[in-house]
Amino acid sequence: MRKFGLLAAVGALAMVAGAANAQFADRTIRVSNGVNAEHPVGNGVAKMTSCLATKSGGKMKLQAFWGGALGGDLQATQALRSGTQEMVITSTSPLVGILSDLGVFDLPFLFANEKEADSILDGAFGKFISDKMPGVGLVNLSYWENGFRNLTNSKKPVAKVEDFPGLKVRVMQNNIFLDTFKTVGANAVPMAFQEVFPALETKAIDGQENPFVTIDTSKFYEVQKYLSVTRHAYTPFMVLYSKQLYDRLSADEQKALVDCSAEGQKEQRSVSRALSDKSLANLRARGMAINEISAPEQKRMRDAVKPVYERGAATIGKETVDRMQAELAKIRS
Ligand code: TK8
Repeated sequence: MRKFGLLAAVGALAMVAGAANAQFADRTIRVSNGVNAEHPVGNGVAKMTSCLATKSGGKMKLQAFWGGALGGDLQATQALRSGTQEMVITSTSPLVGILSDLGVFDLPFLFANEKEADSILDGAFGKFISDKMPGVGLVNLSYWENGFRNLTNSKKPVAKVEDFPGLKVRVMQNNIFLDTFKTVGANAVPMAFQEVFPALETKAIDGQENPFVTIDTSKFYEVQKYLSVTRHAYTPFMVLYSKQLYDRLSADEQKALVDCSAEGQKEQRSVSRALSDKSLANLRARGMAINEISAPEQKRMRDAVKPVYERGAATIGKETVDRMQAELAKIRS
């Protein structure tokens, strides 16, 4: 018993020494978000904030900016690359000009469900893409969820391919989304997220596409009548850190960021999935006319945009598209 007591004491001492020796400096980390704080990203950031506080003894603090206050996804990400800002939580789609491989996630109807998305993002393929980010001045701490995207507009329900022509639809600044919506005959307009609500309000555009949670938390129901459940693409969020600022952190600080962004990921994904149905119900209660797409019409839509894969492979990179297809085939077998 005395020997056990001694061992426990030595163990505890080592832990205190370890913690005491852990290298944490007082830091305020600015994190930019294009969505509002009510979005499930808000829950993820709150979880990451408390996790960092615990691990760093209160020294590492996250300071979150919402609604694109520090600039849209692309602008904020460029600030990371120039080392003038620490962190951003961004969709992958607006970043294809920085790393074209990211376009693979924009291929229409790529994932069948969230489970597939998680296996790909948290598996070898997700790492394959993350390992490319330092080459463009960024560190991907983890993948969070934006989600399955659906079309809204102010003119008419969209239930089949033939309903797209005549609709002026905002898409993210992304060649694959532009191609997808042009291929079904819509007039696709690339635009930063912060410009969408005013453009819908002034009817400069007829529609846009986003997950239920974003349509709800960004109050698009105030300026859109129709919601068509197209689930035409799944968008991941990346939790990015400036590489040059990351390289100046201690190993303990880097590890705390990676571990706490993983904690945040769990929280964010689970809140996102729990809120999705609630948001759909809320959008209905707010008076949106919601239509599902029948299975035969979904198939016709998927067939109509198949050529986007071939054209997309030219910009994304054939190796990356082939890897994705092989990984998907593996998890579906
Ligand atoms: C928010 C965007 C948004 C995205 C879009 O910054 O632009 O439509 O879905 O979530 O990343």
